[in-house]
Amino acid sequence: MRLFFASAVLAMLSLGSAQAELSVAKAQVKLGIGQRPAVLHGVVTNPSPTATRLIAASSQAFERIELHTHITSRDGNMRMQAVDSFALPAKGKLALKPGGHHLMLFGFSGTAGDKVSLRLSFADGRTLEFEAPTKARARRDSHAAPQKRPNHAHR
Ligand SMILES: [Cu+2]
Repeated sequence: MRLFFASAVLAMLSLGSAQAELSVAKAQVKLGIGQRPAVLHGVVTNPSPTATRLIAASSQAFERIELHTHITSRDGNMRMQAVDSFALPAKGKLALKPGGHHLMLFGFSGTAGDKVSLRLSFADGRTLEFEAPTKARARRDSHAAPQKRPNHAHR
């Protein structure tokens, strides 16, 4: 009886941790033109009752990855700013999307069309590894403007 109880608890625990796993949907890397950085969009879901923060990202296919957000400056223009972390609410989502939070990926060493592996690190020690397709950038936007490093207000 005790054994049965223990294994039932174990089964519940393992079910709980499986449900608590972070996941990502619609992940896509849009490559920059020439030497310009790429951008990653997607939606990270946190099914657990504990909020956390995305604090870092890495990939073998890129030299470095920064966390960026868009802010509206006093002149009314939107510009990007590097930040230390993004909030990921309990039982919530973190949307990485045009005009909002995104990952900025520098120094691509692959080929457009490749799938790249990415690893996200969270403040509570959780990590999330996934693959995302890379796509050549099809349209101009703030990341692909012709001037040098426009709109980037790195600290
Ligand atoms: Cu950016």
